[in-house]
Amino acid sequence: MSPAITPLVTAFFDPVTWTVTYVVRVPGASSCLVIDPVLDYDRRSGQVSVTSIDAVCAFVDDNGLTVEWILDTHVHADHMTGLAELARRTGAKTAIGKQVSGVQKTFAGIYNLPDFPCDGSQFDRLLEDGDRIVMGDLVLTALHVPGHTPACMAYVVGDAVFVGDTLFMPDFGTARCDFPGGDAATLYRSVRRLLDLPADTRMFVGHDYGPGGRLIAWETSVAAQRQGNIHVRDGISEAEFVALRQARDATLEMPELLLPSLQVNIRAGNLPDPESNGTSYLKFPLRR
Ligand SMILES: N[C@@H](CCC(=O)N[C@@H](CS)C(=O)NCC(=O)O)C(=O)O
Ligand SMILES: [Fe+2]
Repeated sequence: MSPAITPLVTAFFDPVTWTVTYVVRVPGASSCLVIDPVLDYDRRSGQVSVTSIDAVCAFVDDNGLTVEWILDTHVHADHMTGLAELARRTGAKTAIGKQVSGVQKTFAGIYNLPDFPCDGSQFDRLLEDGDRIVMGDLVLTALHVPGHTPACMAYVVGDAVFVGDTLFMPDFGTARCDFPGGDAATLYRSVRRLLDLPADTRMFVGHDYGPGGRLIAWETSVAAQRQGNIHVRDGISEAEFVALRQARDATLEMPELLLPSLQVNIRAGNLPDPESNGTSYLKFPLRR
């Protein structure tokens, strides 16, 4: 890791899915990376659009930057990933956690996609714990932080860590653990690893839901989380966390965009192949 570097972090908040996309670069460098871009989707009309990606691209262009890598922290279950679309527009390479293949197997089963290659080949690079991406002075170190999903990753760049859906802002707590392969005790252990980073590490979260009507926020620190996170502050044991996480998960509805998102996100953000009329279709398992 390279704690001496203080990367410049620019955040883009999507108010429809409460998702934060990050552009990360080192001062003075023209190359950058993008974490968790969003492909916009209107569930009423089926319209897929690129307003969120346009905003990232405008920022990149205005600042004379080149996107070299685009990373997802996990296979998102609440919005479509902009990975493929942003890669097409910038020529950047895409990466996600290596355990994505397990998530692909689960959802290829749920959507009945017998020919779907569940090997992560839709992404340019599959990252394992400790793997690095080096772009000049910018060194990204990948951490495998399962619990919300089995393939979740966090990315450390200098004094910053992008934690995806592990912890959220201190007053919101942590991510749900009731998706396939999710597990609260596993999340607790992943979170403790993140909280073992230096206390002044800047922590950037994957979503914010503005609890109690407070302004949307996405940056906190290891110290602030250890002191005040309502689910995992210092002193809360694994057993206590598991009990409160499971109690909350029992009250949560599935995310509104779960079924459209996952079948696109296991494809790295590519829509299903168009049918004979040129249109792509999504499919939904019906429960009885
Ligand atoms: N109402 C939101 C729910 C989003 C959601 O479930 N978010 C996940 C992250 S993908 C989560 O961990 N939420 C934590 C919680 O509600 O405790 C939606 O429909 O999209
Ligand atoms: Fe998530």
